[in-house]
Amino acid sequence: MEIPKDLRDRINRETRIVVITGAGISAESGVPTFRGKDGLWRRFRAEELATPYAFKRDPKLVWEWYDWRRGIIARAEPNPGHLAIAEMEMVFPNFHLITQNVDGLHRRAGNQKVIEIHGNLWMLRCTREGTVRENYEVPLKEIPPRCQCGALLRPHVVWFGESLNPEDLKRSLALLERCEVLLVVGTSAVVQPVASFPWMAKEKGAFLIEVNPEPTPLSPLVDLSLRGKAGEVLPELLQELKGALD
Ligand code: BV8
Repeated sequence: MEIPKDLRDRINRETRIVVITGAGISAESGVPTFRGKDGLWRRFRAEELATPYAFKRDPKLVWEWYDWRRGIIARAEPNPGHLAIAEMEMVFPNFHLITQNVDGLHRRAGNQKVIEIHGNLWMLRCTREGTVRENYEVPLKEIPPRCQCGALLRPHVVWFGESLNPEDLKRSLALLERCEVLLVVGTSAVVQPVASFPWMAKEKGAFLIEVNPEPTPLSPLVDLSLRGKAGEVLPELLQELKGALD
């Protein structure tokens, strides 16, 4: 892979790099994406289950879906794409990661400067007290799980129709305002408000790179489109970026 000169010229130790990832970065770890052919569970689509309405109507069904996903993710390992992004954080001091994924695989790969903007399915929140705690039971002992106070626990994630954590949103927007290189990996770029983030960065002059085996609504906007799998493309891209430092 050869990166274009106008990208190479932007790369130095201080370059402010932001990475945005979606479900595609975890595909090679065996975690199903949302809109791909493997996006169905029983006969449901994610958009039908990842909502407060579905949870209110049938908390047991929604928790069976999450228990199934937790089981797959518990057996999954970070793939070379996750590892390349973790190394990027070591190489570039002004690196930040915003992930839409709730699987926790970026932290397991070693990233620390991560905004899990849609939450994390290993965290459970009491629907009465709002307290959040970690829970790594696979499978869950009780479905749906309950708090000691007796109320239902829910996954500490952002469902469709729910607002994002204002603090996460504020931090993300501040990063997009100032980033010089934005790398968007493995997202179909349809879920708002994250799908609008690349447009904001572009307006502020960021160099946009997309890594995705398929074209997306973002593809016409980006400066460099790397058509391939994250686990194959990202290690090569990282080598090129490190080469530009020499
Ligand atoms: C909000 C957590 C304000 C849960 C997720 C009507 C009513 C209410 C809201 C709306 C509405 N219409 C629109 C909205 C807004 C809605 C939205 O955007 N809907 C979409 C469907 C149009 N957004 C929201 O509701 C957001 N909140 O707007 O608040 C508000 C408040 C009240 C009312 C209105 C507005 C909250 C959105 C967050 C939803 N939660 N996850 C959970 O996961 O359990 S979203 C879910 O989708 C995941 O987080 C996932 O990451 C995310 C995005 O999907 P992708 O990551 O892009 O995954 P996808 O499968 O789509 O694509 C995978 C890509 O990878 C593909 O492009 C594929 O080609 C690529 N790929 C495959 N293999 C590889 C690869 N790439 C690289 N390498 C590979 N090997």
